[in-house]
Amino acid sequence: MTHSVRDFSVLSRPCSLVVFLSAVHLLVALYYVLYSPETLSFLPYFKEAFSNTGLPTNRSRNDGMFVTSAQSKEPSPDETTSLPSAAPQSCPETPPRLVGPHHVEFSNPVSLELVRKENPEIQEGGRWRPKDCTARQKVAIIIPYRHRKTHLKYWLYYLHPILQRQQLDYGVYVVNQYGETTFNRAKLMNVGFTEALKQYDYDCFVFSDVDIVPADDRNLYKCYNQPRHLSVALDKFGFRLPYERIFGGASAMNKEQFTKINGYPNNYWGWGGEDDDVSNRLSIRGLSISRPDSIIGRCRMITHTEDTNNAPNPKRFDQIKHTRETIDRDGLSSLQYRLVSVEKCPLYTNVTVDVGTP
Ligand SMILES: *[C@@H]1O[C@H](CO)[C@@H](O)[C@H](O)[C@H]1NC(C)=O
Ligand SMILES: *[C@@H]1O[C@H](CO)[C@@H](O)[C@H](O)[C@H]1NC(C)=O
Ligand SMILES: [Mn+2]
Repeated sequence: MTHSVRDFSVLSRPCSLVVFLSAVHLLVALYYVLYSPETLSFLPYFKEAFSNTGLPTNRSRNDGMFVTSAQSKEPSPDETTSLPSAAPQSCPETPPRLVGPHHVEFSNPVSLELVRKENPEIQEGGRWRPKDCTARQKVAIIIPYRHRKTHLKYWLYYLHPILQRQQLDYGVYVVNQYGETTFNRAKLMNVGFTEALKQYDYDCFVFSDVDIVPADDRNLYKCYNQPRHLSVALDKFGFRLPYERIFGGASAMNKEQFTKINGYPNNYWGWGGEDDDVSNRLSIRGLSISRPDSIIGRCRMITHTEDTNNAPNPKRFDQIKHTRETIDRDGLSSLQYRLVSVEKCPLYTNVTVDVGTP
């Protein structure tokens, strides 16, 4: 009896060692599988849960670039800011003619004539609203711009049909920076906001780069009860967010949200950082960022070489550390510019503006 028991324990000791080592091995393997970016890119939902640290990858982590606030993290549920709609027959909450994912490519140039022909209902200045129901929101689309005619044509070609299917009461504003001085994307946004409001009683503002096109029309270009980041799954970034707090590319804010953060900063000259400053402004004012999921949020970006007079802004890393001090004095409240011309073209309104120099 005792012998056989001892035999068993002699045998079971190496056995449990083997089991223990296998378990460790398995856990280590599982860890790497779950946390590797390659795996995560195939699992969009896991990706959201595990990969976003909230810190930008542009530069080393933990450099305190971002303002942190107690409630900056969690996107809010997708509720619209639903303004009281005057007409009895307001458009349905979910636009009925959406097609979902659609093909986007930038290989064959398109002409403005083609875009006009395919979108006969667009009014001069790039205005449109649904006929059979009252749109839920009045949306001004603001596009900061200089020397990107080819990109603009693609944008108009893809976006006009999408925005109509989304049943928005909208207008397209191309805010063209006059002259050849350093580009100032953020200030052009403020100008677009201000000038669009002079034309119509817009309640929502979509700020979009000219080279970003959504690949799914369920990504509604409208406003939500929190500021909305629209270009969440860009091909350029492997269809994932490069960092959680990113707000660049294409995003939407209603009038109240935009004025609450005093708009964009006016003194980011050259490429980069201004969108991170806005992200800071949102945190400081207690707003969070809402987003579509990474399937609906797929977007394509036209690849291009660096623009002339838009080199990376060397001051940007320092500037975004001081949003808290600059938010009140730099923005809509301090906006100054010289309006050169406002021209209602068939597919967009061309707002040309002299924003000055650094
Ligand atoms: C970081 O990169 C993103 C994406 O290209 C850009 O929008 C943002 O402005 C960059 N921020 C800084 C501080 O360079
Ligand atoms: C906008 O208007 C300006 C001034 O007339 C002009 O130089 C520019 O080419 C126009 N841009 C677009 C995209 O229409
Ligand atoms: Mn670009």
